[in-house]
Amino acid sequence: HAQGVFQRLGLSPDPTSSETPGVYHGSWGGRGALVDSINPANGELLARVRQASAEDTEDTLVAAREAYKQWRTVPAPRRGLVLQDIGRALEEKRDDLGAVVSLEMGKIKSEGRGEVQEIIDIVGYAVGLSRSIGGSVFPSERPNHFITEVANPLGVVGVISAFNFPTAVYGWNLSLSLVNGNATIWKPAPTTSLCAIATTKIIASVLESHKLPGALSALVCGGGEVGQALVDDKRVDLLSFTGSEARGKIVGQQVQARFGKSLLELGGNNAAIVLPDANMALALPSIAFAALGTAGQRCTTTRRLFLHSSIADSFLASLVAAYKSTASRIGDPLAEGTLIGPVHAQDGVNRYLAAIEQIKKDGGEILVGGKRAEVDAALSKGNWVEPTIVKVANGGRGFKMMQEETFAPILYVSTFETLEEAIELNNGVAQGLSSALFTQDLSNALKWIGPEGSDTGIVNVNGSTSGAEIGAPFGGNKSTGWGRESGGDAWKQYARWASCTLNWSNEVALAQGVNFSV
Ligand code: UN1
Repeated sequence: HAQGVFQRLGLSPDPTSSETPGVYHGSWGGRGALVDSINPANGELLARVRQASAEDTEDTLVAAREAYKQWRTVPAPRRGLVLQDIGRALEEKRDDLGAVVSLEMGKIKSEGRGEVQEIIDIVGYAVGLSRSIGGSVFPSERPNHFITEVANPLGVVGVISAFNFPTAVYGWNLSLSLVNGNATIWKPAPTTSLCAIATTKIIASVLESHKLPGALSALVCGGGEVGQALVDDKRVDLLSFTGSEARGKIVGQQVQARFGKSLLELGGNNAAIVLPDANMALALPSIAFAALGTAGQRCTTTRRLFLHSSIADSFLASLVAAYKSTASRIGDPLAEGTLIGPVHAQDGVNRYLAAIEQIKKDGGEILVGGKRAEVDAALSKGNWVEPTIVKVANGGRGFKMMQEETFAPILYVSTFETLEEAIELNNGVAQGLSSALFTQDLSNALKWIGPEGSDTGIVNVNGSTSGAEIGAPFGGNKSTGWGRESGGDAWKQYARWASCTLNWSNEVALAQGVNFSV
């Protein structure tokens, strides 16, 4: 299966006999280290990727700036036509690219395909923008003056993305970058290089067919050194970073130190709250998806669940039963019926196991899960863990593990008495990405989305914390980094804005009534 997919995407079908170039800026190459791409479900080698050397990164920066100079003069609606072709090309390859996401990242088939769909959707959004981006016109206080905001292309956008969404988050950035007239340089997570190469090949084929420089969608596969080069380089005008809070805090400061622009998409520690008046038949599957989906490795994963004390026991019993019923549906991400794939890396298993140890020490009660998962012999070299529910007392106040994001399927559950208390618990962590309230009462819902409500960047009522649509801005507050990507006004960050005042009279007129005749 994998071989057919690889062939159709122009990837090498035999990892043992050939290496895969991981650098693209119009042509493919790479002179850095060779890194293995491993299938997290069974430990098999998928590819050996030649990463970027320091010279490759330099060459790419030069090529991307050149490409930007050409692209910035292309009218936005024409950029839209190129994006439209990119959307079509992705649509043609959606299932194959989705399968590569499953093979290399480990997410299940529909989620792999869904991730590619996210790119197709945001590309469509950018096509629409290509006929509407621009600024406002403002009334001038002076006669015969005209004031408008102009959105010019910004330059080169660097994208450093994480393993958990190995193509979609890049897609969000690429689409908005391209429609604004910029070039983009992508540094993916080293363990999902193949997803990045396959995606770039699709986009590059469209750029090349339009006789445009491939460096508009440049790729530098590599590790920390390659990322650091983009962070430090003044030729990267906007650096869009997805990753941990610890890393993002440093990245943000380093980009700021050279007065660059950064867009940070850092940790989430998302809560769902169930009130007694909730539609439980809706709440249960919504929460199960958000907690279990992608094996707990979305930024938007539900990690904390607060149940009203009057419904806590019955809800929890149903949730534990749902978790137990998924035990038989852990396995090969590409097999029909699988709901839970592996965690992405061995490292993730270790972090999960370390978290479980700490939870036990701190007095958390494990209701289900808590160890490595049993799977078929064919998958024994994969990274398998059991989805876990931990019951904690006192709303989890003072329970240290609940304050941080462990990128694994671990859900903490506690109870509350009033909506105000639940909101306080929801807001009582450093992170502020996504949250969800389950209620049928309008005043509860409005309080939740209002000034005294949830402080996260994404706020849901009767829906999952994860699985946001592309049309709205995506991002989080507080230590999540305040960045906004994808829909809404996020595109404005990819432009170089100027407020332009044009005097079309023959008079000197100073603002604020200042008189200065010489
Ligand atoms: C991420 O986990 O980094 O809302 C992105 C969601 C997806 C994107 C998640 N649309 O879960």
